[in-house]
Amino acid sequence: MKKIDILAAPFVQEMMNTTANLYRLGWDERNGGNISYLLDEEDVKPFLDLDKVIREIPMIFDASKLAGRYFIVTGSGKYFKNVINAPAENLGIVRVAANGKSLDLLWGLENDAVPTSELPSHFMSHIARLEVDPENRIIMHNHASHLLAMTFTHEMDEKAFTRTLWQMCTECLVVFPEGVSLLPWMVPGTNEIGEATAAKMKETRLVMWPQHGVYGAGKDMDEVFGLIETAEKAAQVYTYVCAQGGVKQTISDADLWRLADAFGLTPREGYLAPRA
Ligand code: 2HA
Ligand code: ZN
Repeated sequence: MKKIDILAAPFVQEMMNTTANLYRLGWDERNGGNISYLLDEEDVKPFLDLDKVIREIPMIFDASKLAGRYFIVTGSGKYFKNVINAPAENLGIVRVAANGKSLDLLWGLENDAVPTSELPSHFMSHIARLEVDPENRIIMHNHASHLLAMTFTHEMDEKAFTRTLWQMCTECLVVFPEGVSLLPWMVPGTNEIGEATAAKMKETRLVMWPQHGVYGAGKDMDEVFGLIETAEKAAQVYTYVCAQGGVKQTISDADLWRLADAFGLTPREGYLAPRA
């Protein structure tokens, strides 16, 4: 059967538009940032011959829990700025091989490109998120500016960091009631940072890499983008608040409880003072 042009695929369009948007926001300078998006075979089938493997790409970790799964990913060393004008050079569609040790390239990554250098963190995070949320499809990493800056100025304690963000915008508790996780500084691109990120991803969809950037997870592009955008907005407000001389009043824990009740959600246990 004749295949439809892959550039018309909604998931390719989403990757093109989202990378352009992230670049516009200044969170993905040079080759900063990466996205991986889990696809169903049915999503890909109308566009690609699934028996036509362009090349095999080895991996340095075991992804057998994702065997047979399809992903669209950003390429290693590729600039988000360039994706929209050259998607086939900067994006790739891959399938994890049965043994979990290599990828079948089905489209893109032209000129011998390979998937993002952060593939261990992405795939390990997908595995972790799928265990707690079978609907999770996207892992996104970027260098959101104000969140990144906060890892220099704010106490690096998960509860304290989360509470500050919750207090900066009323929306935050509603959008990420489970809070934000923090890693120690680690070398990017390694299995070690992948394992540490994935361990945190079991509890929170946001994980900060200090002096580097943020990881987010979600069911779809709007959810993961909205999640990072909301935390980043709170970090931006925090920056202004500090620049204006610091906090004189904020949202009380009693009010955060009222908010949680109104939206029927459970704030991360122990992060708010017990109800009065
Ligand atoms: O892909 O952002 O963390 C470039 C990076 C590495
Ligand atoms: Zn990065």
